[in-house]
Amino acid sequence: MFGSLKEKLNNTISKLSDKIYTKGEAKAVEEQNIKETPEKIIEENKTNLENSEKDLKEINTESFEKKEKIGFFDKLAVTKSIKKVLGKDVILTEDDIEDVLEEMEMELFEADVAFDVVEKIIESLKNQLVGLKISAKDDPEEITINALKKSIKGILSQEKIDVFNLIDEKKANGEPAVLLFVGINGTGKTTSISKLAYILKEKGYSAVMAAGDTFRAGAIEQLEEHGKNTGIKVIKHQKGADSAAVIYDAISHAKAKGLNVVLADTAGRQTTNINLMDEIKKVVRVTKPDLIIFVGDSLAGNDAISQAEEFNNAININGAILTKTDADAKGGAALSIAYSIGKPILFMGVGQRYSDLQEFDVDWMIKKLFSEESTKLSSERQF
Ligand SMILES: Nc1nc2c(ncn2[C@@H]2O[C@H](COP(=O)(O)OP(=O)(O)OP(=O)(O)O)[C@@H](O)[C@H]2O)c(=O)[nH]1
Ligand SMILES: [Mg+2]
Repeated sequence: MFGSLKEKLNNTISKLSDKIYTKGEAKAVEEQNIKETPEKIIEENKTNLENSEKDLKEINTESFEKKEKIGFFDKLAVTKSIKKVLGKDVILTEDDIEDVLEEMEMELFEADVAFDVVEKIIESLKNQLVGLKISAKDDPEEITINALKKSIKGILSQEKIDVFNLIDEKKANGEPAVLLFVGINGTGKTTSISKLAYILKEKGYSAVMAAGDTFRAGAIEQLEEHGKNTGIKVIKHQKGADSAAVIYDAISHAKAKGLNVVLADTAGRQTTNINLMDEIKKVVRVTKPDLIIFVGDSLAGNDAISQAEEFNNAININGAILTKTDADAKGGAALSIAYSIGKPILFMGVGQRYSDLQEFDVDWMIKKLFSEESTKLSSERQF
């Protein structure tokens, strides 16, 4: 997940740190680290020693000398490491880091990060680093990591929508929350609806799914299958029926039964298809959804962003779900989409199990981009 973006950010961090070390005439200093050996290891050593004593006795070694088993110094582990320390204070100028930032610009474009997002990250890095006084007690790597994290947090921090809060608020008014899912073909709308249905059920909410894709062959049956798997009722009409009417029926059903959420599926459509765009506009007019959620495929990179912009212009979306991030090595769309369209990411699809829908959180994303551990994703499939 996001491996290539992670690597490129790491490159920038080490190149910027190198610039600081070079300008600050860094020297290598040997550091001694004294660490107390944990009790558990001391216990293990004791047992090993005792066992080896027993072994020795068993082979009748007469001259075996019993010694103090664990001495004072065994409790301390001394390790040495080489650390770079600045020889003099550094104040970075724009010239000092210009070439690293230019390289970063190219690398981020390669990872499908949107143009305005790249520009914004560079501007933020310059604002933080140029003119900053860095002295011997500072850690250049820590300074650059923190600067980059701050730039990226700025990009990701769009106004948040808490979907579960919204559902609670509607519930308190005795109304179902209506969530409409839109996007181009095959991005993962139906799958994301089913994942959300599963998660809502786990959280104790009641939901109904509306088979609003009356266009594609097999779409109604696909949603019914998910309905069976998740135990959530599906409201459907015939193929070719009016999508707005199906979703309207599902809302009436939810109201009559006191259900908390209506999850409305719609057909995949290209924004150039005037008939289908008119259809979705009608769905919005008739059903008045509480949230219009654009579902984009993270593997589509910059295209996912332009699709989101086009849907936003046509029907004013509230937020986005980005799917298939488990298979996305680049990460550019995930980093860029919220900033580019000015709407938050609500969830991310992270695999092919019903539980593989991650509520989007800036800190979660920062951890994915900067933590050293590689993300272990399940390859298990439930659909
Ligand atoms: N690996 C992975 N696959 C996903 C994810 N979300 C969806 N998929 C897969 O993407 C494919 C398309 O998913 P659908 O939910 O049918 O997409 P759709 O947008 O409803 O498609 P249309 O109705 O044809 O427009 C399926 O094979 C899903 O299993 C995800 O988060 N990770
Ligand atoms: Mg579908």
